Amino acid sequence: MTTRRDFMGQWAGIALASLSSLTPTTLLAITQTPDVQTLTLTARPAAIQVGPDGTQPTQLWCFNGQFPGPEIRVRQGDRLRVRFVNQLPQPSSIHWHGIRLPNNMDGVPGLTQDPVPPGGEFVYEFDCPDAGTFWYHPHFNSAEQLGRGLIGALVVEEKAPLAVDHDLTWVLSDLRVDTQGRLNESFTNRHDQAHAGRIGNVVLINGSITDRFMLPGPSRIRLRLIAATNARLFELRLKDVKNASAHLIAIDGHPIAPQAVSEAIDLAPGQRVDLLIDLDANGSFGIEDHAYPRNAYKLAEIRGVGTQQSVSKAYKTKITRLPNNPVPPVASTALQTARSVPLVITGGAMSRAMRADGIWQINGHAMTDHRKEDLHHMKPNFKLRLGEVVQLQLENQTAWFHPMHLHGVVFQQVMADQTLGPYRDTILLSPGQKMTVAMRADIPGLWMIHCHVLEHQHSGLMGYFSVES
Ligand SMILES: [Cu+2]
Repeated sequence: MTTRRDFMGQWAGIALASLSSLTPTTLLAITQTPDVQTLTLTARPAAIQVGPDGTQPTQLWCFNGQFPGPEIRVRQGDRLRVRFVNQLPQPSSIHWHGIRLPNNMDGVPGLTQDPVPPGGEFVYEFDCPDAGTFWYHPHFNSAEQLGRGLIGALVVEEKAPLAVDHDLTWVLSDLRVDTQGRLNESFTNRHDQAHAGRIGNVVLINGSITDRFMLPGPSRIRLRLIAATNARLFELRLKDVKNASAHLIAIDGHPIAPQAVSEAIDLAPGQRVDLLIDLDANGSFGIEDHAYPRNAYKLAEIRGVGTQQSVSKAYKTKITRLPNNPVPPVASTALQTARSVPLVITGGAMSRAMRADGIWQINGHAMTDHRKEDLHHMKPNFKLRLGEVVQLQLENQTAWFHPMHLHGVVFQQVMADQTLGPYRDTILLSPGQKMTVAMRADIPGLWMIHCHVLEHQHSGLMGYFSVES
């Protein structure tokens, strides 16, 4: 098994940290009223020491000079007010991935707002109805802006927080850099667009190459994983588990019935999972990534140390399901009578559907570069009435993976027996895969539907749907 240090070639280094020291800086909101959290996010270039000592700082674009950006934490039901300041050399915006919010706060230039110009500002203000693990990033020239480092975690805590000793977030990202730490700037090159996207050569946990973690045990840990890569997929397997256990408790922010982790955890760009881990004082386990079998590597090794008592007293206590979020359910009667909408994905390398005006298409239409144009003149892929339930027939006719993300809604896979899978906002379609998902249109507006491989999005794999009241 290759370790992440081997994998990163000359970027070897002793990289050992206590698990908690590597959590992203939490942005402490200035509370103006009891339930409104107010903060400022400034996007600007910054030099960040990503590689080990002796390498150059990497020139990135960051929120508040941090990579990843500061973790925003609010309580479920809180109102979040973010003053966004754009100090980048190009227009930008912020999209709040997975948050169900009013359409004009969704952060999609050309569709829900004007781009925020260099030197400009925009105030986002919305309630956070659902608890869970979410994230934020620009939605303008996304392949370059996220590829340069504009990513951050948004955690909405339950009204009654889960008893744990450590509530940790790992923002998983990758960068394409040379051995000196210089960023490869060939964003949206045609090869990346037509193939698997921009996959970096250095995988980072919270912007760090650290891969060994120690934690006082025994303890119960909530570990929130966010796949914030442009294109890299993860297939995470626990290895050499000793005096430790892990349960999956939430997917894309939304609770599921807790299940012991026995198989690989698939994470595609945009997706999140929450794990609940019990780690004894002498416990340990590794996390390997097998998404690309010939390049499997060890993402992290976690080890308990010490003989301290579990402070929360939660260690090895019964794991109960988190309370459901207030998502209006899809009634089975509504599901049976729901309209079917086909969404057929074509294009990419090795396809006859690759065209000059766009490498990828949804239903034969490529919505390409939206940097300059207004999207309103383009027709929505489908229109829904407020409250309408719809079945989307997703079909991937390409030879490539596509994690499809819908804004403004959560959806559920319709299984063969007509039961519904867990709520998701991003779902991975394998090459050739067909899948039906059901959703209820609950917020009026124009909502993006796109591949979260950002190079695919950039070259045609996006569209939108409208919800009319
Ligand atoms: Cu894609």
